[in-house]
Amino acid sequence: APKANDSSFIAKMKASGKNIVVFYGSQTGTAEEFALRLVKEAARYGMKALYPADPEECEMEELSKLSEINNSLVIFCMATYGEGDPTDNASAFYEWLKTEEPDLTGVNYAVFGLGNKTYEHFNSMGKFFDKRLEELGATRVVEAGVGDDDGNMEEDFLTWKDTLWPAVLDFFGLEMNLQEIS
Ligand code: FMN
Repeated sequence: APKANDSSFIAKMKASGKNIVVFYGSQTGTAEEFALRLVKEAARYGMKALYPADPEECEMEELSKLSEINNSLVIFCMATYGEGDPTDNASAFYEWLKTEEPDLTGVNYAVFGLGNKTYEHFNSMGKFFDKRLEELGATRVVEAGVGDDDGNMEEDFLTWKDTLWPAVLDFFGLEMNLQEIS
């Protein structure tokens, strides 16, 4: 059984010196894979990201505490299902964020939404999180990405990623100093 404090992502970030956390709302793994790639890539830019985090296994009420960590960022990779619904693993977090009013001042965020434009509620989860976080006082570091797997999801992700890292470095006043990885 997990330890009592296993769900505290803030404690884990502080203990391991991480400044980025990447959450995913995923049903068939695409958003989770993107989250993993972002975690790995953060290292290339000299930043440290906590492994991809499942909102269902984390105390999402801790989100506001990100402001306690210097140069911190939360990234959300969120897929949409059904009638514009969240994935199963993101539904409790979605309900909480929709109904509660946490003060997210000082929380810096970026959102990549995954969807398919043949559905009526195209990318509504990505759009919801991007809008709601701002409403609650959080700071958008880069324009939200809109992935469409009716077109080319991979290309949408790559295009967004190319805007993400320069925006993050610029936001934190860090130098673009790409680490070579073999
Ligand atoms: N995309 C949308 O934009 N809106 C939808 O309402 C929507 N409903 C879906 C329902 C089903 C049954 C499936 C299979 C896909 C749906 N999609 C919808 C597309 C998914 O969001 C997209 O395929 C996404 O990449 C899935 O991410 P995941 O692999 O992380 O679960």
